[in-house]
Amino acid sequence: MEVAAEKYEVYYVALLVAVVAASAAASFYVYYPLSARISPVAPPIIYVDPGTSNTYVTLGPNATSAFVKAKAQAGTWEVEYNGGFDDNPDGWYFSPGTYLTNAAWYASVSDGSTTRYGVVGIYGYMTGTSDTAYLLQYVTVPNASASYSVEITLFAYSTNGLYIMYYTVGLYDPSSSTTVWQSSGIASSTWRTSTYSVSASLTPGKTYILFFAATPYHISWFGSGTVYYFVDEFRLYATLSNPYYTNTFIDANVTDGQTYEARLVLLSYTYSGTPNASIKLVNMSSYESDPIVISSGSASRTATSWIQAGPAPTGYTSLRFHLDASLNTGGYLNMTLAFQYRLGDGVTVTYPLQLNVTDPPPENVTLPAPPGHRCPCPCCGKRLIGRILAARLRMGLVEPIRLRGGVVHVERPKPVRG
Ligand SMILES: [Ca+2]
Repeated sequence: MEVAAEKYEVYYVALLVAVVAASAAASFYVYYPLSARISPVAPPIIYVDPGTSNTYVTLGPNATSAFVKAKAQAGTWEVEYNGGFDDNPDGWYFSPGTYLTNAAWYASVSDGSTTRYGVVGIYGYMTGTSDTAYLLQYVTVPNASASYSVEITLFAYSTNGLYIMYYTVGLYDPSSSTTVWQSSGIASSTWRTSTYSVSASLTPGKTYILFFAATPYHISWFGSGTVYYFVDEFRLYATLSNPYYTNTFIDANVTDGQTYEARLVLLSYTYSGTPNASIKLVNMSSYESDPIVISSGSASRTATSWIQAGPAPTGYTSLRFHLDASLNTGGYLNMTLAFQYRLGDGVTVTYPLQLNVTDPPPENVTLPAPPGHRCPCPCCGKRLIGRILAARLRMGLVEPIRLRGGVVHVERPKPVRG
């Protein structure tokens, strides 16, 4: 009997285990597809490594925490974001003209002999004498003494050889609606890189608009044709004598299609020397939050203002986190931050963010090329450029660049003799 009882007991336990296992499997099987339908697998906002230079990003599980090391160094910095259009046109905007109404990003473009990668094209069918269309980005210059230069690589052509392919690069101050500096040239029909020294003195820490203006001009009163400008890179360089960092150190993308409010809070920080830092959020529409500010080691503002973060079109980022920091030689500034977001009056979600800025031992930095030529020709109407840009900005005529992603091989047009 004892043996039988033992057997019964064993069987009973085995059966119980089997029932529990079956119900667990059943509930798991039922639960998973329901869960997948009700809520997205990814968190509604995730951190993204922007891949910027001098920036080393480590993302935590689900990309909801991040540790960022930023290297401050004396020397030359790129001030703009994504100046090579390497993988997309993120950060850049287009303001169309009357005829130049198209802007698209291409994976590669050949001028007939040389292929370049990550290119923005501006084009349109011209029936008038001239036109102006802009490629632009809001840029905040370093909050320190610096000298500046602009570098652009482009080519342009028209299917009617009577158009001269003028262009202008410049810096526009939206707070005073004035062009603070600009220089013009005639685009080559093959890829060419030009570098310009910015002769104006820029106000440290101020936000300007870096613009490229495509300004084709017809040398007679008749004729029409399609004009194309292809820009491979467009960069603003700052050269500084003290350790400095200015860049987007992390991105955040909205994954569920909703529009949130977001901000960044400084929880604590440690430092050496007398560091200065400014951290702000920039959204897809180029709106900027008020910054977190540390001056000479003292935090005078410990949170950014709330800013909208919504879904971004393909190739754009919902939210960029921008840092400007200056250190003493060999110094550091380590910041513990909280990234917060909310939907209306809903619950505020917080993601941790650690940001360490250091001046590592010296190494070689790349200096920009010497200043390039200036266009001697006044007939591109360059004094009008700033006024036209001001009007376009007032009217909101600024739009994201469309993604094409294809490969463009330009057929060289036959010269037209007038
Ligand atoms: Ca490029």
